Amino acid sequence: TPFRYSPAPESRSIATIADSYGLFVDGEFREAADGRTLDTVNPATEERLSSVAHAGTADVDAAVAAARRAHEQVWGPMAPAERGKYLFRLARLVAERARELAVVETLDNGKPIRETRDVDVPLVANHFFYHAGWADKLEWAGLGRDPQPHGVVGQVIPWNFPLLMLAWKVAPALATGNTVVLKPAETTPLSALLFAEICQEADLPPGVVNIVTGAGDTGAAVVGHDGVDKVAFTGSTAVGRAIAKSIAGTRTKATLELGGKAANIVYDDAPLDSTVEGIVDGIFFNQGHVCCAGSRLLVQEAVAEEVVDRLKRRLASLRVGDPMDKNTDLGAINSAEQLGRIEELTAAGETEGAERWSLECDLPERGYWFTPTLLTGVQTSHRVAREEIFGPVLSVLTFRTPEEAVAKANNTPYGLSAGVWTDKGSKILWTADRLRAGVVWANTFNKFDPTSPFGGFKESGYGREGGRHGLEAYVR
Ligand code: TXE
Repeated sequence: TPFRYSPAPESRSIATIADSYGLFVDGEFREAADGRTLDTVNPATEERLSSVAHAGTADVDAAVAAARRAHEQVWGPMAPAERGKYLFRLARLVAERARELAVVETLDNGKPIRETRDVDVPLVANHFFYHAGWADKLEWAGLGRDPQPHGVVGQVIPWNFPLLMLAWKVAPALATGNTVVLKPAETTPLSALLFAEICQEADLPPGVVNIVTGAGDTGAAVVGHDGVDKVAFTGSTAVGRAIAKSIAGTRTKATLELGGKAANIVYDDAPLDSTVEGIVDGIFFNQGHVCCAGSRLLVQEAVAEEVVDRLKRRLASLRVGDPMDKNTDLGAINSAEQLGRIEELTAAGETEGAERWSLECDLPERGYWFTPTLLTGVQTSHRVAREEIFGPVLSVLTFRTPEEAVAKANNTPYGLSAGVWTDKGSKILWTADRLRAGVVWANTFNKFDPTSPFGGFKESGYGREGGRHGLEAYVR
């Protein structure tokens, strides 16, 4: 694994999940005003883990009011260096509670413990540490002498990296002096609620972070609230489009991080051992529930057969199953709905003429499962070459010349990320210059770092998260 991390020695290892959780508003947990709840299940067993409050408009009103008060009375006037100290404290507490957070995330999401432990949670801590350092140095981020926060920020996040997407949203918002109302995804609310406990433990002033759990209606109430100054959304392109329409003509600003259909381009001079590992990481990491996943392999004809053979051999060694087992490579699909989408689109690929290869292995009796799958003989017009599958399915296309590779790579409505594999530095630069993608990885894939801006072109959205550029979205 390219991600290495040792949890803090004092890391607490026992995760307890309460039978029910309230909303986190104004520093306290409370039930929804109308008493509604929703259940969250473990996708690897289909067992209920807990129930969480389902926030309605009255709850969102209360959360926005608390965020406004906190912004005007405490967080806005606070010296930036003080804000930075709170962010350092949040980062420390995330690191201290790393094991607990990893276990809860794995149970709620279905992703392997190896990934939550080695990737998700360390990246979350890093994100807070990084932004803690910016809090009193914004002037040096090239944002002008005294950049002003927007005020109250409404944030809606998806289920594929529940805690990491929270960190990507909350850390820059707080570092720049905004307060937050955040809505986690309905299938993965638990790590956000643990984070709410961490905010209490850090003595973060009440109202600076508010967590309103719920479904799409709650998200719509947050982004449509007239007390929200800025919206940050990560999720489907369809919902992103609806959000952009709903706030058009209002004072609310937005950044949108939406879907992707990344091309992973393999030239015939690529070092094949590391390339095959990179292709596997690119699409099968997190069961392929990754917006920047390398879901389209574009491989140069001369090596196409060999690459596909090597891929099949490598995939045969992957372990699919219990996400809590430290040896598991692929865990469960996050929900029955998502499993249905993956099955439908993969079947469409076969109908359109692609040849399907799927890993065959024993799977648990219950839970939502889909084994690593290759679709070969895919054409650019096929749905599986254009639509986001958001699952462990790799569409394989071939090309002859670099020009053809670039043309095919850019031939989708998306533009989030891409990969290039070659032995020649000049080819990397030539290709990256021509790709319409927010991120281009060279001889690697799915590498994330808080210092690097991340975000899309075209229908993958607008705005950047991470790095100096990510701060821009949170100031005027
Ligand atoms: O996304 P939604 P879903 C893609 C991926 C996946 C598909 C559907 O292709 O198969 O989207 O996933 C909240 N106003 N991505 O249905 O609905 C919702 O409650 C405001 C890619 O889960 O977009 C959740 O918190 N908010 C993506 C969040 O939006 C609304 C990650 C995302 O859910 C809302 C996830 C509304 N009208 C899915 N309706 C990525 N970019 O990584 C729903 N929500």
